[in-house]
Amino acid sequence: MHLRNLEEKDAPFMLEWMHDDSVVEHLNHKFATKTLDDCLEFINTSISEKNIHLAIASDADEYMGTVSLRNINNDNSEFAITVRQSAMGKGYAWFGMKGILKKAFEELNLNSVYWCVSLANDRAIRFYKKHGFKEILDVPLEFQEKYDKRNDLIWFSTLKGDDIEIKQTIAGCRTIRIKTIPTVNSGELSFFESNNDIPFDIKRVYYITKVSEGVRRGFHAHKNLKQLLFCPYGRIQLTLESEYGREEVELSDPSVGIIIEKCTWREMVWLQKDSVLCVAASDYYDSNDYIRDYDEFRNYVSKEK
Ligand code: T46
Repeated sequence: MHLRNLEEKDAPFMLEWMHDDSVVEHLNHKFATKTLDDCLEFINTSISEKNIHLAIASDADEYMGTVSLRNINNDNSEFAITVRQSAMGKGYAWFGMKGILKKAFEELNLNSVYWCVSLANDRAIRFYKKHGFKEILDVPLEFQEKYDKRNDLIWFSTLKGDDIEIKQTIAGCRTIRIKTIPTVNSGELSFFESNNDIPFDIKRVYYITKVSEGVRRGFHAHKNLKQLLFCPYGRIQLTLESEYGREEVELSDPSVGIIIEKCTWREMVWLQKDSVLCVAASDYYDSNDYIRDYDEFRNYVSKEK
């Protein structure tokens, strides 16, 4: 997938989501009456001093959605995104968001980016919270003034320097940056060391390969095993549940790892065929360390508290 300028060939796909209730039902702007000509006009005026609208495109260069910076000034800008129904849950939205925020902070040198969504838009709120964005309460009036139904909105923002790539913890499990060295024109090299970078001695390493898209694995917890999980290739959704709650995270960056130190239920979904899950573990394989029954896990965790 990639970000590029909007092109006229994108207009029919743009019109498709504008007339798709499941996409537009919670959007502030009303799109139902938009025509192909409206889309073409939008595309032809998509880059200006105040606004930048880019296409999130598939590897085959098909338009999957629009990501925008609006009302750009010297200091801040508003962020917006819409993706087609067929692009949802496939990583296009997060890819587009990361790309345009990088542009906002690194190219335009802005200090903050803010945005809001309808309180009824559960899917969008889950998406932003999953990626670690926090609700802001002290929203400047100049931002709010553009919206009619101000009480129905939830606001988010991100500042220059925020590490938007990773949340600090997922269900109480620490996320870490794995040291990664870019090597000019020859990729990157990542590494970690027992005790220096991760809090245990590594006795075993295993990895899961050749998995089809959509396959689910895991559905168990470990009583004592400590692990570092990371995905050096592809995209895997990881759901973790512990005494700190249940949260999901997408593993897709080879330089991000999750450390599981306490008894934590895990479920994995392969979002992309042939994605690789690697695990560095603190002990040798022991089938008695597994809890494979969910109720037993809940019991075990409540007794541990
Ligand atoms: C975990 C997640 C992330 C072994 O014989 N030795 C080993 O070191 C491992 C890891 C597995 N196995 C056997 C046990 C099963 O017969 O391999 C088979 C598949 O294991 P499982 O069904 O547990 O695979 P996943 O993907 O559900 O879970 C694995 C790890 O087992 C687990 O520790 O945390 O990956």
